[in-house]
Formats: sequence, structure tokens, C-alpha cells
Amino acid sequence: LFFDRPTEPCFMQKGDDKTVFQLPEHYYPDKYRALSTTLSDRFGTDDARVVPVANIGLPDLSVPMQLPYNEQFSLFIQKHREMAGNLIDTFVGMRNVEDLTSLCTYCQLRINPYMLNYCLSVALLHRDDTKGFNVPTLVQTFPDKFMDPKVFRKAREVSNVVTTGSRMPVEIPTNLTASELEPEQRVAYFREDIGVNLHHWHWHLVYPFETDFAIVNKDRRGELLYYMHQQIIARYTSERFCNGLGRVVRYTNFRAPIEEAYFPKLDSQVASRAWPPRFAGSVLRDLDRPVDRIRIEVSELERWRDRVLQAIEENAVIVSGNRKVPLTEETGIDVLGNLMESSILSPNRGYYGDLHNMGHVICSYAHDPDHRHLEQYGVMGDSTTAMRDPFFYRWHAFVDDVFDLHKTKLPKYGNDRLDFPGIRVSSISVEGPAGSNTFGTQWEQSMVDLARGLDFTPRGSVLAKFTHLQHDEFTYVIEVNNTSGAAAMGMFRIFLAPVNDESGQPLRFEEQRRLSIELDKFSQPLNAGNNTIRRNSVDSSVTIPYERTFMDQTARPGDPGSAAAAEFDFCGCGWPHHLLIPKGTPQGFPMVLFVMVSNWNDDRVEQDTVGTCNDAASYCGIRDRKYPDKRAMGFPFDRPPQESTLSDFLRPNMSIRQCTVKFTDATRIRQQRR
Ligand code: CUO
Repeated sequence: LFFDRPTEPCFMQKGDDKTVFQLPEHYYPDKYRALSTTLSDRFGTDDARVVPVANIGLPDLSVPMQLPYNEQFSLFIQKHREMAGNLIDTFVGMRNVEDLTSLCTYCQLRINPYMLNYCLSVALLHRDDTKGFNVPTLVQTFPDKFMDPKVFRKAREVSNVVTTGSRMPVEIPTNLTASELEPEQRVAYFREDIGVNLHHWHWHLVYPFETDFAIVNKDRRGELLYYMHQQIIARYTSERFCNGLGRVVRYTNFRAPIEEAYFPKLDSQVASRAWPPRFAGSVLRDLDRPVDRIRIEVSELERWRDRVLQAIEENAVIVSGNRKVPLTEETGIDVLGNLMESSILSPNRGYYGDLHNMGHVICSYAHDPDHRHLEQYGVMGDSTTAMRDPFFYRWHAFVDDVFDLHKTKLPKYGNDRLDFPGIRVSSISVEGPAGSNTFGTQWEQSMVDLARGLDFTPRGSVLAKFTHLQHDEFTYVIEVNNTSGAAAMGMFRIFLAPVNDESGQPLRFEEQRRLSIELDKFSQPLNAGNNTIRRNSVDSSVTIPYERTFMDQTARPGDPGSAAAAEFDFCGCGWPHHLLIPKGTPQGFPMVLFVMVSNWNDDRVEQDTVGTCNDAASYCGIRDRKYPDKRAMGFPFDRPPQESTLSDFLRPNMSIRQCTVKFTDATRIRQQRR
């Protein structure tokens, strides 16, 4: 309930089940103190559930309370990060859930709502006694970070005037940030998709780069940072091709003007400010913003970049004492991920700095580098909103290129790594309503309940209707012949890649492998002889179901450990299923589907994953477990191949199928599935 109606005091009724927290008197801030004496009357006349809050010795909150209540909060700002780290430590350190609850009621009236939401989310994800608790999806708590503010005016109107049950859904407009004059607008449906931004927020929630060491230090988190963002760039590139746009132009010259403008049309409900825009032709400028304790020059970014490039060139990073530590084939990419991001696992933050994070920060303040206009950061400055900005992709295309330089230095895969002797894949095909080997896509309208994010309004659900891309569900049919004479276990790796570039010319294999989108990965027993594997698209290891992205409306915080509740914490991380397949074109966008069956005995990681949520592990890993695949993330396309064509690359345990993605410009209404 602390997540609900974030700026509304917790001693008012919270949520639909009318819960009221009864606080010790000194918990009330002065402005509400007078109300504390009238509470008993209110309880008497109401059927609310009253939760008495224990009076505990309150810890020191002076650090997190430095952030004003009505301000923006971003993890990219060092000062905010330190305050958040302090509060997370405090939350994690509370003796039991009762004390934590008590502290939260106190904080909820005093701590910046964005920061409280973040710190409490991280703490709930990482405390043993709260692991099953529900962290509501951010779009319900802070819908202002995801949609046009006009929606809230209408939603308030509706909730004040119409009683629950007869309220019509409010429509969230799409395509509102620019007109057709702006070519980048053609892919706004992807950049501004609620699910895609929720995924990015959730990923960074699960993989923070700076807080308690034990929380940051997750298995292969640096490599996952590289891989998850690499996949975003690959996916976005296909979306661009489908819409007649060229590849993302990586941003390598930090002095070059940024031609892509972005006008977010978002308001912060907490800070009562519009998110600042960036005009076309903006340049990165040195920042000097004492209020945020940010002082950084563009030249520093350049210096860090050059040092990272040198480390890759020399295949070694310099650590303290001027020692050199080699970047190995196994862990080099993980080290580089932490070094470039950077996270506290960086082997030398003093020398290699904070390249990727500061790119976000410098760009996000391009409109007011010295705070003279008292403006806050733009959307690039917050992981919840960054993916809306076309520049996000240019920045991450640069970051990805640097990672790929390291990949080009690794030994190329030969038969010993690619073959699976005795296993032949004779074919892969796709069956679905759009026809064989055709992926059908169209628009779909879905609902999200805004009630939890609407402070100081009458209770009851307020639905908002929004439009997003969707594909028809389909089935992979894979024919495998096992001639090894015994049962075997195969690891199926399925990718989809564009065939032609933006000008219709065939892509070279080297380009194609970098644009390969992971669709699924699963293990499967193979009997001796012929096997027909049928696998449904909804079971993808990359995605989470639509319902989980936006959270089941009926789900409420449940018992820790219950299956229903466990779904929402780590399990909220995952690529949104509705964006599994790129948009395609009305004529049919040609793509090549690839499958490889590798030997599960070589790839598997011995661990028990029962009861953990592991259905979107490809981009998100598994909570408290190792990444469930020993191979490099993105294998076998993570590095340049020996062969110059895809057909030469194919081994008997691989197969491809030419497919098309056919887009129908129609809108369907969401049907309940699964
Ligand atoms: Cu996710 Cu730059 O790391 O936004």
C-alpha cells in the first residue's frame, strides 16, 4: 500500500480495500498533526481496516531527507544515488517486516516519493523476509512517467464525476510527440511504448550499479548490461528498417551537434514541472550544477572513452598500483560492462570513470548545463524515460560498438564450439494465423488501471486505454534427427535477423549477426531418431506475458513466498511480449529465422531453479542464481564469424528459414489469454 497514491498520506484510506495506518503521534508531520486527533472519529464512522503502526526508535534519515519532497529523482545523479543508497541500507537493515512497515509510514510523509518508491522496491527485492512481496509496476504508481499529462486531467474528471463501474476508459493518445514531418516519429510507437520503458526501468531496478555491494554483485551483470542493451539496439534497428529509416547512427564524436530533437510532453506530477525538451542541433556542454553536485566536462568523457578503447586495444585494464589485468575470453566482457557503465564493480573507476552513465547525464542537461534556468534533466536522465529519446539509441549504439571491438579480438568460433555431433536440424518453420513462415502484426488496444497513481481523488478503478504493437501468436516447428544412437539433451537457440538494409541491399553476414534478435532459448530432450519439436511463441525465454508487464489488476500484495506474489518482483523484468516481433511492413518485411541446437551438457549451469521465476532469463537472468547458460550471451552471434556468409556458417545442427513479417494497419481489442 505504500506504493499506492504516492503523495497521499498513509493515514488516509489506501487502496480499494480501505486500509488506514494508525500512526504514533510524533510520526505526523506538522501540517497533518491536527488530523491525528480526529482519526478515531473517522475510524468509527468508517468500515476501514485499521493497521496500528508500531512506535519504533527511528533511524537517522537526515541523508535521504536532503532531497526535497517535490523534486525529480534520478539514479544517474551521484548525489541522489548516495541518498538512495543510504535509505536502501536503512530499509534492508530493519529487523523485521513490522519495523520496516513502521519506518515506511514515517518516510511516506517525508521522503521524496520517487526515491521512496525506488528504495523500497530495491529493499523488498533483496530482503529475505520480503522476497515474495509485490512491487507494483511503475506505470500504476507513477503513470506520469509514461503518458501524456492530459490523461490525468481526464482521469480526475472521470473519477470525480462518475461512480466506479460506469466509468468509461480514458484514452491515452499515441503519436503525440511529433508530426509526420519528423521521420523519427515513425518509430515512436517503440520508443514510447509503456512496456518497453517498464522493462528498462525494471532491468535497472534489478541491476543497480551503485548501492550495497551484495546487491550490485550479481552473476555476469556487466555482461548482461552489454547484452540486454545490444539487443535493444538490434531490435530498434529492425523497427527502423520496417519504417523506411536507416540504421541508428552511433554517437562517437562528442562535439557533434545532436540532430535528433525530442519534446517529451510529459509532466512530473510530483515535481509539477514539464520534462524539458532538447532542440535539434543541441550540443553536449560542460556541466556545472552545484545544486546537483555535478561538475563534468565533455573532455572528461572523451578521456574516459579513449582509456576504455586503449584497454580493449591492449586486451587489459589498468587496476590500482598500475597493474594490468587481462580481459579474458570468459570474463572480459563482464569486466568491460561494469567498467563502462560504470558500476561499483568497475576495476578502476578513478581511471576509466563513468562513461555510459555520464553520457546520459551530460545529454540530459544539454538545455541547462549550469542550472541558470533552474531546469531539471531531460528524459535521458532517468532509466524510466530514457528509451523515449532517439538519442538513447545513438548513445547506446556507440556503447555497443565499443563492446563489439572487444568481441572482435576474441577467438572466432570453430567446429569445436559450434558443432553438436550426431544432431541434425533438418528444418525450422513457423505456423500461425498469418500463414506459414509469416509473422502477422497489427495494433492492439489494452487497458491499464491508473487508480493507484491518482492522488487525492475518489476511490475506484480508473482505466486508461492505450494502443501498442502486437503480433499473432505462432508456433515454431523444428525437425531434429538424433543419429547419436542415444537420447540427448539439446539447447535450442532461436534468432531472427533482417535480410536487407535500409536501401534494400542484402546485409552482409557480419552486419546481420549484430542485428540478430534473440526470440527464444530452451532445452529439450531429443530421442534417438527423428524428433518434431513444437514450441509456442508465448513461452519465449526473452519475454514476460503482457499481463505481467502491466500487472494483473486483481493481484494485491500476498503472502511472501506465495506463487502468485512471487510473480511480481524479479519476474517483472522481461522484454514485453507484445514487442517480440518487429512491426514488419504491409508488403511483408523479409527476415531470416535461425535455430541452433547446442549440447545442453556443455552449456548447462548446475543449479536449482524450481520456484524461482526464470521465464525471462535471456535479458534478465534469474534471481539469486547464475545466468542459466554457460555460453557467451548472444552465442553464437556475439562475435565476428570465420565465415563470410550465413550459409557457410551453418553446421548440421543449425537451420534457417526465410520468413516475412506482415503488418496489418488495423487495431484489435485485447483478448484475455493465458
Ligand atoms: Cu539502460 Cu543506458 O543503461 O540506459
